[in-house]
Amino acid sequence: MNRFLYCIATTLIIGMNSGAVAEEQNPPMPDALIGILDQYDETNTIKRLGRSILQVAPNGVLNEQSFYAYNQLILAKARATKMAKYLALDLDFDGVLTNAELQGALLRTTNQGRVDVLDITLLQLDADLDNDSKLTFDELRFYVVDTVKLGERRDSSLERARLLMWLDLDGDDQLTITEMARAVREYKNSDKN
Ligand SMILES: [Ca+2]
Ligand SMILES: [Ca+2]
Repeated sequence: MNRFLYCIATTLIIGMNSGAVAEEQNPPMPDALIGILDQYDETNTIKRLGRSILQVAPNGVLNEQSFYAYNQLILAKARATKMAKYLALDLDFDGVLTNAELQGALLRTTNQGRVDVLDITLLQLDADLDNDSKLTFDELRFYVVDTVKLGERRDSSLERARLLMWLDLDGDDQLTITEMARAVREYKNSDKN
């Protein structure tokens, strides 16, 4: 029995004997995935899941490599967003943030909600590596690298793609769009019987 059918079988068995202990290596298919598979008809499910795969893997193949590349992209974007926020405080755009520029940020309504007094205090405490009361581009960059970490943020596209790896029928740790479409059809057919 392949892994996918095994998951369906296990789910059905657990459903019939609630409380029964299944002695399998593969855990049952997560409810979140069953919910996704049951939400739409076969064609729409395949289209939606196909788009979910393409969001993370533009070549249509989910695997550790595509997850890694996507993670790198999320991290780079998060860092760039944070850096842009700080660079926008550099009013004379000389590449250096002075204390006057930092304090001035608190007086300007356009920066409200973007840089607050806590951000500025932490920048002054932790980012000024040479203690000259000025923050250079490199000091800001080191600070951003130090404070923006991947683990802090949840990404719904990535979470969904991880969930879809359950549909990896042949267990080669890759999920192609063809494989996903086959898995959806198998699931929908097993549902009717
Ligand atoms: Ca400046
Ligand atoms: Ca400095």
